[in-house]
Amino acid sequence: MAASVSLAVGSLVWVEDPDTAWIDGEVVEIKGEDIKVLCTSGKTVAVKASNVYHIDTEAPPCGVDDMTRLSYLHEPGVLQNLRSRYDMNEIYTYTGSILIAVNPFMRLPHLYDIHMMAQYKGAAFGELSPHPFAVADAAYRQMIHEGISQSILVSGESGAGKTESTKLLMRYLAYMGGRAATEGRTVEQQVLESNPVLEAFGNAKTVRNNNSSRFGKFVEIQFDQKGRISGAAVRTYLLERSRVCQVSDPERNYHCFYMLCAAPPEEVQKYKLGNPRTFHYLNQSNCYELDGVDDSKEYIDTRRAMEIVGISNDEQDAIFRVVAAILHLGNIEFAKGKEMDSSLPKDEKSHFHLTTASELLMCDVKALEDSLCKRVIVTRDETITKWLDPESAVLSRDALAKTLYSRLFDWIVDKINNSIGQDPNSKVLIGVLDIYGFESFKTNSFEQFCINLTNEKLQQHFNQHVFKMEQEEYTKEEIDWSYIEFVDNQDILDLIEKKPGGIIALLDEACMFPRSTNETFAQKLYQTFNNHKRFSKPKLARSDFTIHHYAGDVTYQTELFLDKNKDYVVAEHQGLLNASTCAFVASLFPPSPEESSNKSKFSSIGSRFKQQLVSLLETLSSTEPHYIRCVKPNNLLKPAIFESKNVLQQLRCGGVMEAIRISCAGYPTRKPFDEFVDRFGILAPEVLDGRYQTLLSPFVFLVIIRYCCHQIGKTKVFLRAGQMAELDARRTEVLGRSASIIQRKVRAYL
Ligand code: AD9
Ligand code: MG
Repeated sequence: MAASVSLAVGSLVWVEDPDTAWIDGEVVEIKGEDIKVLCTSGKTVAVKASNVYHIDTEAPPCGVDDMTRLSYLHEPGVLQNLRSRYDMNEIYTYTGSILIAVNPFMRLPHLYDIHMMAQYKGAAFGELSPHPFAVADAAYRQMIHEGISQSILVSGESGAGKTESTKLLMRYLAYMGGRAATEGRTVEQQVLESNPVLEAFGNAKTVRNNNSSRFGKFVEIQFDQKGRISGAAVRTYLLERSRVCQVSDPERNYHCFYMLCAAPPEEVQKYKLGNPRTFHYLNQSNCYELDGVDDSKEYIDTRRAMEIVGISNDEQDAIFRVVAAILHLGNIEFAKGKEMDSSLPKDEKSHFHLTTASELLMCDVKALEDSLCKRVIVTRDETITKWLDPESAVLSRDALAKTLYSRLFDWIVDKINNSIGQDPNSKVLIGVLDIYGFESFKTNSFEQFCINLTNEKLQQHFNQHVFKMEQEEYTKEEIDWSYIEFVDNQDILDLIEKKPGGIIALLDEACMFPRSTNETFAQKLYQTFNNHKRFSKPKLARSDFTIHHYAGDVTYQTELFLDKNKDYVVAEHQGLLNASTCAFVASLFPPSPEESSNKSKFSSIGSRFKQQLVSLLETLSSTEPHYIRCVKPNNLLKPAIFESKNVLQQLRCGGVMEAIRISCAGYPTRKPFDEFVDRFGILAPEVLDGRYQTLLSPFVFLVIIRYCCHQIGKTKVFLRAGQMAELDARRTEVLGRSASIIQRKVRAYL
């Protein structure tokens, strides 16, 4: 791919730059492999010829809407193309059939209105500007014409625009598959309104995104034989539970808490709420309001959306009662009790919140207090009651709040599914996946581990698909594709999920041994994967481990792995809430079937998640995938700022560079005959007599035979990496020669 073969003094090239990823410059000196480049920054740098890339001087200044049309398909070219388009508010670009969406961080309403939808309806893919509607339309039509289910996989880092893109896709599908306006709620309306409901309970402000989804989501939209939406199912993954009790500044807890505090006064009174600043679960952070968001209006809107998705008024009341109860729970503080290491509610205020929580949950106040401050241990011979010290009581309280909230969230998802309903006769569906992208932070815990596992799985799926598409393109053009290959990431997947012996299996084992600690778990990992090339132990680490992911290295801190992997509800909490006189609350805690059997009580979040992924991948495999890669152009969440280095990293993590690499392994440059001839006609003037536009032109043939190894397809010329540069160099040479001939002639004439 490097340009060394065809460099000359004066060549314009890209050079790697520590600040901006790539910078453009002009070659000023060549000494074998060593060259000097004068960059546009004014600096002259010495580099190896193999490390610079040609700048395509012929590229249109406003960029091309499909990367595969770039004459030079290399990293700096891809980046430059995205940047020049972004500067003109062209936020969407294709790479073949993959849509890259760069977050504009400003409203572009004209891009998404009903007229736009009408334009994309039925337009051939690639005919109009790149757009999520085009992807949705392609999926819809393929489903109708071929009777095959489709999926659209939207990925990208937090704040990149996945959820917004997903909503656009769903809106377009509802537009295509909607019914003529009828009375009452339509299925597509319910599908669309499920979004604000899930966002109210599953989204929160984080440092990366003011409306960050704290769960993964796969929405299956089912269609009947006429192509109309006939049912839907929402599957969610791994809601972040810790946020309920722990919020770091300047983030927020889930939106619903603030909405409820801003509800009409009679409701605020009913739930004994008030200023969010008075609640411990909210005031750990100093952020209460969001720019441009009115929580009281959101409350009304959410209730309306809940109504549309089929949550009755009584159910809505019960849901918000639980939300309020959680806030009150969080305000119960504990002091030392009379007995050794015991605890009790600290003061009047704590008593008030305890009582209120019990009223809202409709359970016995004494039983609630006991479930927070005591544990009952049942052995074969006797039942022992053990006090918890104030610290443990706080943990117990938080565990109860988290369990309540996650059960509430699952209930809402189930309710939406039941009320929209599945169509048993539907044969085809379009699935839309909105799931967290690859994460690598300063500290990475169990959540990042699960998220990155998801991304490894999706990456494998993506690679296989891109590889297959490449092959199909070659087959269609009837050229030989035997020499493309790609690196699979199966080895990382084995490392994590192999049974037995993978990291998840070892984690489950550790969770079942009462004496395990995170250090014994880490030791076990070090021993087992001593020689694994995707695993390493950081120097000096006692319990951290590093996985060499496809998107980069991530070091995980094992401290909370064991705790977070255990999915159990404290028996006292289960008993308490199951006995609630509120049918809704009791239904969140049905007696677990395991209690009656002798089966081990341990249930692992990691294993369950792995299972969920297996089933997701199974669904995806039975569909024709489409990909949208969202990119966040800057971390300030502001319009018009494009940080190249940052973007490049995302393109790498999202597999866009990998997709490009896969095509580079074959024939990255492909030019339709006419474009090819326009550009290189000058190299073979003898055959350039205007009759070349026939299918396999003698001209193309000649140029190729003369200059390089290649493949000629039915409509395109396929060139290996670097060959375009060679042809361009010859062209520059010929152009230079003819220019000097003309100059000589002109001079002679004068
Ligand atoms: V997260 O992993 O859930 O934290 P997402 O889902 O990738 O993240 P989201 O879709 O929520 O990001 O987008 C973040 C913000 O970017 C939105 O709240 C909008 O303010 C902004 N955004 C994203 N896409 C668009 C768009 N097409 N037009 C205008 C957009 N604004
Ligand atoms: Mg999101």
